[in-house]
Amino acid sequence: MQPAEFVPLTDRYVPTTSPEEASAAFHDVMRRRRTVRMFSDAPVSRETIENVVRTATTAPSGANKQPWRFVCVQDPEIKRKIREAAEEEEREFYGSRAGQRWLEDLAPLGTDENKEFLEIAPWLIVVFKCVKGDDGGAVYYPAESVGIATGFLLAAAHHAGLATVTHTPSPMNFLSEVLGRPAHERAFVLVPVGYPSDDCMVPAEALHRRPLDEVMIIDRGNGSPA
Ligand code: IYR
Repeated sequence: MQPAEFVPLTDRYVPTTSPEEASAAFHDVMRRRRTVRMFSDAPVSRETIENVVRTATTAPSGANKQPWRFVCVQDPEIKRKIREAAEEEEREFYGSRAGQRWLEDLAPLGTDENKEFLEIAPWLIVVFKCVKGDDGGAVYYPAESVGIATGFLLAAAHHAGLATVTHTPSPMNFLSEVLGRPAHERAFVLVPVGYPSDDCMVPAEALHRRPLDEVMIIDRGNGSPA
């Protein structure tokens, strides 16, 4: 057993403004994040993508196993292969797999099986969830860990002025094949990253955010609702 060693908490982030101001300022950045499906092909530097992925890797994870891999794709030929395979799955999905209810729920978002953005966005970041360590060792809460890391990734891209879409063609096994990843890594989400196109449109439905009083409950500690 490796014993715990503790070090002082240094380099702690301390905002230059009050917590009220700092939290409001961060919200003002994040509230403008939109899922975008109309990308520009304008380039984004590798340095930017590295910083975005670095930020994702600051996420907490079960027993600090960091059960994630971020495969960053720029190559047009690989992007074309990913688009082709994704669209094949999506044709199945929209054609039959989804079912009437799911299609009704998706209708206001205006999505369909055409995934042109997979070739237009300058980068595709494919997030993989490791269900085992590279040495065959255990990982803990991989879905939660990778979900949090993906949230950090989206926030970091947005903070850099970039747009993203969390794309989950289902099933996503083809990504392991196209990208040559080992069996213990499972594709978790596919995130195109780039600038929105000049004529970018977003679905009005997605602007809706549930009001705070619907989603936030201040518990009174007496077992009765506020
Ligand atoms: N994977 C499909 C369908 C889809 C499903 C959900 I749930 C969405 O929020 C959006 C789309 C697609 O990407 O079109």
